Amino acid sequence: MAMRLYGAKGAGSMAVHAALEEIGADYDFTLLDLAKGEQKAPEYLALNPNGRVPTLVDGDVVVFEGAACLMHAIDRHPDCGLAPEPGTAERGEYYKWLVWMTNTLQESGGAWAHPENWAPDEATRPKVRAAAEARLGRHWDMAEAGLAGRPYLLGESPSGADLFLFMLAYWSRGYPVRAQDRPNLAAHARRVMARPAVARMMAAEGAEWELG
Ligand SMILES: N[C@@H](CCC(=O)N[C@@H](CS)C(=O)NCC(=O)O)C(=O)O
Repeated sequence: MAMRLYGAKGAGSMAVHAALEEIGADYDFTLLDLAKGEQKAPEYLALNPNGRVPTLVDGDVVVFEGAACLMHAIDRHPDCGLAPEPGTAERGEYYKWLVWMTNTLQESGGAWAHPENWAPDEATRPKVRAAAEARLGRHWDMAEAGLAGRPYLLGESPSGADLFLFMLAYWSRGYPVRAQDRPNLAAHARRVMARPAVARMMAAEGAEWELG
């Protein structure tokens, strides 16, 4: 049975969407309109009580959290080459980057983009944003260092972690601290965006990124 990805244009589903394209998986994509609140509809909340995208449905298995959806889609296609063998040093690196990105980098980006989720009091929001901006600078520096001397996070070949990094870097184009202003990250984004599967995902989502 085909997997079904629930997502939204340019949202946290981008990395999973790109992975499914890379894999050549048989999948369906259900596009939710976040502005209309379709992610809070009871039938969607039954799948993902967070009321957020993405969600990946694979038969009886329902996975939420973008990084988890990405890892599950890749694990279901073990020959796709987007993850190193379990138990290897590279697999450890893969986990490290993915968990760090979703837990740390994405969180700081979220605090900057949606300070209202951290501070109900409007007067406090500039402080939330300023702190998030400072953290983002440190995070991008760390990712930049992780790419030193290598085209992809794990070395010579791309993995799911690179698709996730690409998504977060794409979002940062609207932040005061942008991934693309660091040379390794800019080159990485260009490299990933040149992949036909990623280009298909971008086109399907109407996403554009002028990297110069
Ligand atoms: N930690 C979650 C965050 C997901 C998330 O924030 N999704 C956003 C879109 S990028 C969303 O659904 N926002 C709509 C809402 O919160 O109502 C993940 O990585 O899947």
